[in-house]
Amino acid sequence: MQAVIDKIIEAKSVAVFPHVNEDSDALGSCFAFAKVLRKMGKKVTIYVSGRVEARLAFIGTDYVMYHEGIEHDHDLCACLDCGDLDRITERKALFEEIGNSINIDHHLTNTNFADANYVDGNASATSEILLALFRKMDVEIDDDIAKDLYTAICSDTGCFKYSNVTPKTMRAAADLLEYNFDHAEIVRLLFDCESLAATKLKAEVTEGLKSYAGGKISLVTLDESIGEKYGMHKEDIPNLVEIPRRIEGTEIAVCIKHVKDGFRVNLRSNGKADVAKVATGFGGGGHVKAAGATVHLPTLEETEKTVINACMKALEEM
Ligand SMILES: [Mn+2]
Repeated sequence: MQAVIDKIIEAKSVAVFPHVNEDSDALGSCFAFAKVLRKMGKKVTIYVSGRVEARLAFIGTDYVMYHEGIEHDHDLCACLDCGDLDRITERKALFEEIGNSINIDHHLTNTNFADANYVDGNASATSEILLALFRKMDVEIDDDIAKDLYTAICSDTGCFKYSNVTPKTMRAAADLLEYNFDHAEIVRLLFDCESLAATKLKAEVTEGLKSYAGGKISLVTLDESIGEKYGMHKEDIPNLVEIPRRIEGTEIAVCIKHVKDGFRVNLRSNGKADVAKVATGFGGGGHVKAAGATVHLPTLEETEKTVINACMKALEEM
């Protein structure tokens, strides 16, 4: 941790990267981190690599859309919630240009790609690590920063439902609740609020739900172009792996989404199956119970078959 802190203290102007397809942990962590560093008198810019999901706008919109040849004076690049360098996509050019980096993350499969790395695979969220980091650095947290951290922890734990919740997670959450922010509203916006378009899209995807291995593997598939039918941006399509994950008897839930550069596969394990291993086999990564990869096979049928076979193997190894 100290190497990361040293780099933060030395830095004057910092570029902060969440992973591509930002989720609330990535985004909330970046905003909390940026606010703390600004309090320390540093210049900070958060760079995203594409359109951010509209429903996350409540976390903040104070970021810059990265493009090639962007002008900057950064002397440090901070990657948050990024398991590997692929997760920063085309921002890799800026990462290399700056040539001085830190990596703060909680993915077990993290490749320690930066000059200084602080990775804790036992942390429920990157923001849980940030809270520990801020305490070590003895920096003051305010209501707004606490709100960002709480949002991020809430999101990555499915509102404290997942097995990644530890006593440490609950203590972190309890400490954050000492601050003044509307935590019930955050939970509502994260989990209990969905556009009409998204609800109807989910109904259509649910219709196509399939079962394999006697119901132990449940799967949904979609093409991101389905968003057009419902007047939705493709980035606003919610993570649909929750649909198969809820089906009784499911050990592994799979969502395969046809995207521009291949098939985005999201995996969830309800039991002992290790989906991080499945994802790693396809060049992806993640956690034992939640992982993902982008598969580059010619058709959806082939991708489905290959992924299901890998999941079958994971079931056998349980
Ligand atoms: Mn995370």
